[in-house]
Amino acid sequence: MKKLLLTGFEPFLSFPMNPTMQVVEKLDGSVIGDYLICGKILSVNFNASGEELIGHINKENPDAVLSLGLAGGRYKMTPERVALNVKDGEPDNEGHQPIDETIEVAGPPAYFSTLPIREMVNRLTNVGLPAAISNSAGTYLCNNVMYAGLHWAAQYKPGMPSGFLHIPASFELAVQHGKIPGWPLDELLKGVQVCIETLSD
Ligand code: PCA
Repeated sequence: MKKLLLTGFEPFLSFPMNPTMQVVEKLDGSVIGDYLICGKILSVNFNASGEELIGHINKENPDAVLSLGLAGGRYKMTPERVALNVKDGEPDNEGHQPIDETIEVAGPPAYFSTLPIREMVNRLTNVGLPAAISNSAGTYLCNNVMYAGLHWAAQYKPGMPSGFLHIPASFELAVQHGKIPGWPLDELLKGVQVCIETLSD
């Protein structure tokens, strides 16, 4: 059986919880399509999250990598098309705030996702879950981790599908936060499962 490394993030900024943690914890150890799911939580830390991801890849030797992040305020599931070689944005959980920095000094300006993002969006939409390709993962931690995974794969395992899916807030988080839309957790879980099934088929 193949193995998929599924990552989520800890809470950050104005979000007291991160539904990606719940999704990853629920799916860890399960089998979806041809994949055994290996779930890991990454820190919201510019100086650590990329290395954490690479550490998990080296230890688990997955056949594919799907990283999840919360996009608080988005209404849809959004597979990301591109990761930029840029670190810039709000402070991370350690208070570190890079401005206009590169992630990899010798790396290319950007990488495209190697996940079947169009097919993922089509399948999500077909099962009634709102979805769209996103053309920007931002320049915060999610972009940072997506870039790190694709940069590693480009060097060491070019055939390995790798990429990022931003998910909306859970209903529970939306209620706590008060200013963002939210989905029931079960629908978030279903959306992630559909994306992994798409990759498996
Ligand atoms: N979302 C943030 C970082 C952690 C997360 O879940 C982002 O979109 O960059």
